[in-house]
Amino acid sequence: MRKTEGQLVVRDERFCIIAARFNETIVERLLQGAVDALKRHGADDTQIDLVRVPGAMELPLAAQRVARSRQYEGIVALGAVIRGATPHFDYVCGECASGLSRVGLEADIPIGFGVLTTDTIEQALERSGTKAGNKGADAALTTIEMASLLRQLG
Ligand code: INI
Repeated sequence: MRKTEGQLVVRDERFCIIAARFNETIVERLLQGAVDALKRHGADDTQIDLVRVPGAMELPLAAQRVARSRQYEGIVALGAVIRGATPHFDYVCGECASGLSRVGLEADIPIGFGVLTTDTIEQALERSGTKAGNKGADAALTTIEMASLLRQLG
């Protein structure tokens, strides 16, 4: 049986992080986690670019342009949508998730989904570097692994 699996090692790949400004305190923590994960696995500053968008709703369009540039092996999308703070929570979450998924498939590029969708700010804090880990770091790791896998699959 031949097994093909991505490695958690960055060589000369370049990554673009796209981060929403909405719920900035939370997203900054996701951003720190994502950058830290990329660097711990071999990336240096020159291999990481950062693009800012207003909110999670804007992540897919920005990701589409970034993907079309063909400059990156992977994209890490970061945002935080908190139910208590928005009457249109379900729309923002749904559009963001399905838009990012569509862009990834159409442009054939891994997009790590580091968008928190929580009921409360406490849950968002837990998932951005306290007791439930850091979903920005998790999304970066997934992106590294998928970039490595796609490279092998050709
Ligand atoms: N954007 C977020 O990233 N998180 C939120 O919790 C949020 N809320 O609460 O509404 C949010 N809204 C803004 C949205 O992403 C767009 O920027 C806005 O609708 C303009 O298109």
